[in-house]
Amino acid sequence: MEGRAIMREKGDVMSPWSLQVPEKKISQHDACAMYTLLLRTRLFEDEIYYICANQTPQHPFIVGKGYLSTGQEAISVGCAYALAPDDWFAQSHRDMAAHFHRGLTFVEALYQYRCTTSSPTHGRDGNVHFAKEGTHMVGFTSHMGQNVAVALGLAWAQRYRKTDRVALATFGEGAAQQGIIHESMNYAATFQLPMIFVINNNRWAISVPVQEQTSIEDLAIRGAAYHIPATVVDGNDTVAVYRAATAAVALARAGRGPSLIECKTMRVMGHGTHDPATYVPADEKTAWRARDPVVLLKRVLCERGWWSDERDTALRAEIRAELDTAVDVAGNDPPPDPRMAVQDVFSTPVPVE
Ligand SMILES: Cc1ncc(C[n+]2csc(CCOP(=O)(O)OP(=O)(O)O)c2C)c(N)n1
Repeated sequence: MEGRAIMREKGDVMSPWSLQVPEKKISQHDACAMYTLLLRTRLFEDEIYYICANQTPQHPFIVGKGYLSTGQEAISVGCAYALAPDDWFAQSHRDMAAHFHRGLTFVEALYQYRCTTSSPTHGRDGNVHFAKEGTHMVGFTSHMGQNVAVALGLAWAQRYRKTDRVALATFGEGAAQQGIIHESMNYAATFQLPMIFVINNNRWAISVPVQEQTSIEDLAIRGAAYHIPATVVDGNDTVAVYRAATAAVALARAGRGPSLIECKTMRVMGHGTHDPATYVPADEKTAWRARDPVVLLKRVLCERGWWSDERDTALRAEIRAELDTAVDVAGNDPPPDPRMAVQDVFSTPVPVE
């Protein structure tokens, strides 16, 4: 497989606590659907980047910054496809693909970025700090790692209610250094909760490289300390992520407890659209850009005769048209009435003048 020069062989340090990932065949339908989601996410976030780079501070279209998953979308796509619609997905700030998979439209995502009345947070919060009600996505809060504890609670709830649903949480390698992640792994393993921990190791936590965050190379070895089956996967390979997540979901659903998946990837853009990431060595960016998950999956599909350049051009045009319409529609949504600020905040509503 491509990229081995910058990837270690998976599973070599975890035995006997390796997550067993069967070579599950993937159908043409599923592979093409995953590619479509990958491309939709890429083009949507390219649009966010474009808007942020070109808007004026006096009349911004988007409030604040964009936080993009560009180059690491495969993790969100693979995980989203491995779950049933009513399994819980506690997302990181780079999981727009999972939101789209669970039914968020481009228009709604733009409302959220614009903080307007019709957004999932009704304008109270912006960018990726949200979840659309009814989608079994956990509302994202800014505190790194907290989503994992929420997912743990949801996994516990499934045990308590005797359902076969599972909870999956994604988080960065920076977040992985937080105590709450270790406590969550320990608790999930002790009580064999139906929980999947997914580290999106994109090598940088803002400007801090992974080698200045931890002394270990594969974060997945931490699974062994808690008796959690773990594996390392190529986070730019959508199908590899999907297969590993599918294996972990199957264990959790069968009552066999939590798993840990470390997805090796790279944050090829800045931390946010405001950040040119000049602190990242140019050759590191170049090496990972050459392993673009969109290009990699398209190549696999074309090799199998499931995809073509013509289909690709047509899909891109279709998504582009949908985006143009979404930008127009979202541009007409009004900002929230300031009196709405305290609605849905307190259990006993506060009267507003
Ligand atoms: C508890 C906490 N500390 C610090 C921050 C500020 N902060 C926001 S994102 C971020 C980097 C997170 O890195 P990582 O978890 O690797 O995710 P990535 O942004 O690389 O996807 C930091 C330090 C925060 N939001 N929460």
